[in-house]
Amino acid sequence: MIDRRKFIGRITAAGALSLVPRIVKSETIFSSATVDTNSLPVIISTWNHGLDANEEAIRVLNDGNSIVDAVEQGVWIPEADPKNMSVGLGGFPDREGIVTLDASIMGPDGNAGSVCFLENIVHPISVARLVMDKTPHVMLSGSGALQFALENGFKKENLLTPEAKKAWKKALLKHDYEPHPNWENEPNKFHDTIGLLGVDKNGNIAGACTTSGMGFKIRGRVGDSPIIGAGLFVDNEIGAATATGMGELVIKTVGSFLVVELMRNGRSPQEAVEEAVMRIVNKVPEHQKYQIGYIAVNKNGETGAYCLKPGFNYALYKNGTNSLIDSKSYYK
Ligand code: SD4
Repeated sequence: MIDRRKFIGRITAAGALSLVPRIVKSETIFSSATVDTNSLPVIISTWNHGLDANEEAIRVLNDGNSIVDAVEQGVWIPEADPKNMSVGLGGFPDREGIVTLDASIMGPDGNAGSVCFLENIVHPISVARLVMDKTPHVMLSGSGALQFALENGFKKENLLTPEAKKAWKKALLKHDYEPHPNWENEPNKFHDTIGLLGVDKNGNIAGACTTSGMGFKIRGRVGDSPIIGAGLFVDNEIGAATATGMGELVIKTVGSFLVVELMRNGRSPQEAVEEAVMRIVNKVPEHQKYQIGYIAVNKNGETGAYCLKPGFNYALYKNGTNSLIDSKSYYK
């Protein structure tokens, strides 16, 4: 059952008396008048490539655009960066040497769009946005997603850079298939999926998540990032969450949805992400081999971050400052 008093206490750091909660089908819904906007806007995103993405998201927001525009265009930065080997252009290919991309986006109106197993498009997040805005569907995959993108003016491009091709050839020599827990600890400082969540000055929330997925994955493999509720979830009444790491663990526990539901039930963003990591620890026996990182934000701009193993960091833009922060981890 919802601990309403605890939740109200959290959501109104500034003034509980102004709250007018109303109960709808056992959910507590708040009007935007109840949001404490003092520290808004807030942008939070995964890994150090999040710093530039946050800057761009804030720039887009300050230019008077929507929070959906901000999260979409924020993640364009790592998507278009050929040196970033885990997102968009320059991402690691699958086992066959083909780069395949997954992305999802959600807005304050509860609408969602995603693409998975998409080839040859530099900005999969914008194809996901188009699925959200222009179709009655949520997810398009593979050749259908590519066809939809091309029909809507996207250009077909080669995403496999010489560096990613070289890394793929080297990986093939090893003949193993062990996803690495933490690309950040690799000698070449590879990045990872970008998940970016934003809350605008009025408390409206959106999120975007985009990735080339696990490097050298089995052809056809789709991770958590394009799956609404797994790699990304937004509920404008409550908050948002996104995930990075071994997507299979996130899918098995419906991680981002879980984080948002825990916040709905009164947990702070930090408590919620810690509980979602604990769910993986308790339910997924093979979790020790992998890394998982969650970030979350609530409607007031309070944030949380937690991961399985040391090494995960995230970028936080709050009160005018953009900083890279090491996440706390379950294993030390
Ligand atoms: C996936 N979660 O495809 C993504 C990739 C990632 O660390 O974040 N890897 O499973």
